[in-house]
Amino acid sequence: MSRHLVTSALPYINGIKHLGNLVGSLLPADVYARLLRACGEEVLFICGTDEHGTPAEIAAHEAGTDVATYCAAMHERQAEVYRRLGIAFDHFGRTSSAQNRTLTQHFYRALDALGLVVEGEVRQFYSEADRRFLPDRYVVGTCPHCGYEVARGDQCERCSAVLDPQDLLLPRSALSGATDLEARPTRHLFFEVDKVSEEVERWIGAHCGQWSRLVSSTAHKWLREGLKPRCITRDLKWGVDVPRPGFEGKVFYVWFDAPVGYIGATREWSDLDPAGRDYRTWWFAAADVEYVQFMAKDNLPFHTIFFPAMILGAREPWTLPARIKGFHWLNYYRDKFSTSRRRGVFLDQALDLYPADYWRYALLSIAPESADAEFTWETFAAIVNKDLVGIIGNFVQRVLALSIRGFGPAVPSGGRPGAAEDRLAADARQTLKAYASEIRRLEFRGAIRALRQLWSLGNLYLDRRAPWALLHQDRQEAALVLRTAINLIRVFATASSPIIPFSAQRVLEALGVQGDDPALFRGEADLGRIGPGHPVSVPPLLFQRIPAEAIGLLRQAYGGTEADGCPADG
Ligand code: B3M
Ligand code: ZN
Repeated sequence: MSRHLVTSALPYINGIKHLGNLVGSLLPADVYARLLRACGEEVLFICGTDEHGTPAEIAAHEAGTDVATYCAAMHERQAEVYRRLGIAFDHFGRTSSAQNRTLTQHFYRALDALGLVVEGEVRQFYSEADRRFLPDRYVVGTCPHCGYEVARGDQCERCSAVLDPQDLLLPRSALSGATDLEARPTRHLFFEVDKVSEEVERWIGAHCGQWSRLVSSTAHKWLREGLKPRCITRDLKWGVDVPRPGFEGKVFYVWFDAPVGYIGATREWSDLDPAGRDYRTWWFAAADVEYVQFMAKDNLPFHTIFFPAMILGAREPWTLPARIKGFHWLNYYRDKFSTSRRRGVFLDQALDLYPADYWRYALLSIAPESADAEFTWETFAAIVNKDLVGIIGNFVQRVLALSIRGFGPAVPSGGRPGAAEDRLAADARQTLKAYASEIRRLEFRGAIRALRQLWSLGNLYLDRRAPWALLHQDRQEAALVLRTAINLIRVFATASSPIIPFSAQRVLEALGVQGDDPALFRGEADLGRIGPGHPVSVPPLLFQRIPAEAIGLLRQAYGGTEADGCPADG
């Protein structure tokens, strides 16, 4: 049996993330890790904040603090939000850790020792006013192709032309607006990715059969275009310093140290308990580890090409991912989430509005797995009201209230399971298997469909057996049906725990049972496990209906009204 290493793309440090970031990596990774743990398998789920690079420096500057202080505080804030969302990392680390610095420098040295790093000179704009070299995207000016006046130095956002800052007419600093820019020569290091293209191609060929079309096509597109040397250093202060004479005052490019951050964060984890843990058992010559990565589509080139090239180039047995799960975008009313235009919902706001489980369930139901998807308040409310309130919430409340009313606060005794119960158990077994297999296959919409189907078996059974009528006609049968239904609630709660962990826990507490039952995910739905006499209670209301009136208010507050160019029907 293999051990499972799971990582989610490392959220960038410059602010609280929005719903799209959650559904595009953190949440599915968490569900996958939780399912494997529930199955009794050994799992290590690692994530962390990605802290280097210019955007962090700028965010710190805007917040009026130095960058290290800013990152430390923002790391805590992000960690807190993920904790509230129930993202159960084994460790949530930081790319600015000492561990990551050591490992990043190790990769550089290994690549350099094998002749894969070369020096080169580039011309880069220096801003006297800002007293710094400006990264491409912090130079703005007029696009030479379409005349757009605020084109960025890396790309024109109007005509999509790929640019060099030197191409811009009237270039100026995006930071200060200063126009006294001077293209100065500066020395940098290049990782000759092209020299490992054969290895990278072979590795992709051996694994892409397990990847989705999106992931595999992204990798192949890059291979087709030909791998080129990539600049891996920057003229910045904030980052991992470059251990090479002549490169004092420079740091590694953020995408050079960010993926190493997965290993760095694992090492932080093992340094917390050196006697009991060793990051190398997961990362180095770890043949029994199955590593699965989760991320949004813009991160795919770095994970299918660039990071594997670092590992393959270093010629050391670091763990490479077996499977990579990529997500498309989640849009907000047909358009991007946007901080500047105040469109969409940030995770702290989301949690102030509704409990974590509402978000977890609703977002996975619309996960952008095969194409971009759209978040609207209308869809969100419909999913919560129909599935959470209408199916599972209703079933739990109805069964427990009825049973306690008819038989008191303990599982009723009497009656013998018959054909209806056998059929229920068979259906549950099949649906549970399908559900677990969807999560293992990383098909999250399919998993939600299977879970909903499982829950629906409860109402179907109740409708067929009508225990409310049996209470007056045949108390033995009524007891059997309610006892079976209470057992079904346990099965539902245990099965649901990877998706809606908080609600599942409340239900299990009301039943006075533990959630661990690895066999359940293999389809062994024991409908007699909670025996007669076991005390039970009705849990506090699990899910609350979102009324239609709320939707208009939410659209007003978070964007998505006609004034924002959205049709009234959403
Ligand atoms: N920080 C994702 C982003 O900010 C990036 C992922 C790094 S994964 C090693 O877009
Ligand atoms: Zn243009």
